[in-house]
Amino acid sequence: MLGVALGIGVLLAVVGCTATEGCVAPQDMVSELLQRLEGSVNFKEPPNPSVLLAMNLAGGDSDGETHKWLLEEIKKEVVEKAHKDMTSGQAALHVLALLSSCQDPRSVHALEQTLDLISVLQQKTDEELAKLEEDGVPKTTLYSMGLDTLALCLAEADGAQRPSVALARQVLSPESHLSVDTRAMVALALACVHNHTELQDVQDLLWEALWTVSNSFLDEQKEGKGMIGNIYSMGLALQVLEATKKFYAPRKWDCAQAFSVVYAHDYQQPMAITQVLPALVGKSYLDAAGLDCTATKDMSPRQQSPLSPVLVRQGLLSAHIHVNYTVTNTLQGKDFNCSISVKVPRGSTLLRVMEVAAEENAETYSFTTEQTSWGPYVTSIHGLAGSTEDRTYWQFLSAGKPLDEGVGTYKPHDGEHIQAVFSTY
Ligand code: B12
Ligand SMILES: *[C@@H]1O[C@H](CO)[C@@H](O)[C@H](O)[C@H]1NC(C)=O
Ligand SMILES: *[C@@H]1O[C@H](CO)[C@@H](O)[C@H](O)[C@H]1NC(C)=O
Ligand SMILES: *[C@@H]1O[C@H](CO)[C@@H](O)[C@H](O)[C@H]1NC(C)=O
Repeated sequence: MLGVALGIGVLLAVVGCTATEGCVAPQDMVSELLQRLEGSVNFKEPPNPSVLLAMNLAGGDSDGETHKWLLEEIKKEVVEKAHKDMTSGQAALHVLALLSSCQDPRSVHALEQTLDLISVLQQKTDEELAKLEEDGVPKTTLYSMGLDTLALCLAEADGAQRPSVALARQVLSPESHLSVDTRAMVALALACVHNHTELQDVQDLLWEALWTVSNSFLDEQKEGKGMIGNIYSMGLALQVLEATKKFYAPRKWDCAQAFSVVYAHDYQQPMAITQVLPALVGKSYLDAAGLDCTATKDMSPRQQSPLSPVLVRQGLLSAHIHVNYTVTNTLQGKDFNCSISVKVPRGSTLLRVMEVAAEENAETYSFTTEQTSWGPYVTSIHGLAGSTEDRTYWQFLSAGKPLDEGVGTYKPHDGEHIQAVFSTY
């Protein structure tokens, strides 16, 4: 009798802790972020599938104009571009967006055409896997292979198991130094496959990989006082820790500590919001296929209240700062290593610093960018371009440490030394 009572007591304590204590964000924060996300949708630009996915997971209003527009445009993108103009990872994100909108990715109708997005994704995933098995690196990235595997698994399609095994081996390999973001995306994929495979040896391998990733996150959180990776990897890391409890049990997760790090940051970039918002409502990308599409949603963003006021700039607008900017290449073609001191208004982005440098010395500092879901991505500097084939890119560092934001977001401070270094990944 006592045993039973104790057992129930313990059970209640466990359920009480995981379900409530600080592990779901306050409603106004969720509404605010949902509203920012919806407000970020630009009807003149291509639709972002990550935005639709996050809106669906966070229970946004699926009858809203923005939501309808996104879904229709995403279907058009799929029939027009999935075959030729999407990477495997982009195809996978479109599958997740469609699944979360209760659409069948096997038959996407738009523009009087029908396309089987799943078979397109299967083909692209096979190409990633073939390259990984041959050269030790995938066609794009392991992060994208995680997305691919997750999307195929959630769609209950064939072809998730082989990449999941390859990804698990990567995670467990002592040589691979995968970022938190990559390990997180891979873990979500493995958790899905683990639940769908019947092969015992596959299950065991995936279990080991999931145990490893989730415990490494818990360790990193402890060491970083809540932080796992950087502030922009927190979203995916929280999704993983929420979805993989059984793989690190009986170890407990101090979710309040991790959430407090996220609460302290004011996420503005739409992509950052798409990754953190599901976690804040206790969901993960693993829930994309299981949403109840008939339910009435009561969490639509507040309509009237404006966005929280931008920081007051207290007369600092007139002040200027100096930033030292260096561009270095020792990797390909002729070496160069050039520096310039640039004067810009305080609060300028790094992009602005680069523009001023290019105005002062076009030959050395001219650069090109490409618009991406995360903002402007620097494709070339000084005529030297990164390449997916060679796995090269322009990396940005401050005082030797990689920046955790892109040039369109990062705001250097006075006297800061920014380096752009041509690097490999
Ligand atoms: C893979 C990856 C890269 C690869 C991309 C190469 C490739 N061919 O795939 C490489 C290593 C080159 C890279 C570079 C950088 N990255 Co990166 N990257 C990622 C990662 C792990 C996955 C992105 C992805 O594949 N998504 C799935 C595909 C299907 O979607 P996609 O829209 O096609 O993805 C493209 C864009 O994401 C773009 N991209 C990747 N990183 C970045 C960063 C910025 C600022 C921009 C504008 C675009 C961009 O490349 C992807 C492939 O084409 C994310 C993690 C995350 N949580 O999202 C970080 C992430 C997006 N990167 C980040 C950062 C900071 C950078 C760098 C600025 C790092 C640095 N210090 O130099 C540089 C970009 C510098 C530049 N030249 O402008 C941050 C962005 C945070 C923010 N608030 O802006 C993230 C979130 C990681 C993190 N937690 O810090 N990245
Ligand atoms: C496992 O998969 C089944 C469907 O095969 C699903 O109903 C269940 O919710 C999944 N469980 C988890 C923990 O993902
Ligand atoms: C910045 O550049 C200026 C001029 O090029 C130089 O005098 C100064 O020492 C540099 N400072 C740093 C911190 O690199
Ligand atoms: C580039 O030049 C600076 C000094 O101007 C030097 O400290 C640095 O080591 C050089 N970097 C390379 C890669 O040569």
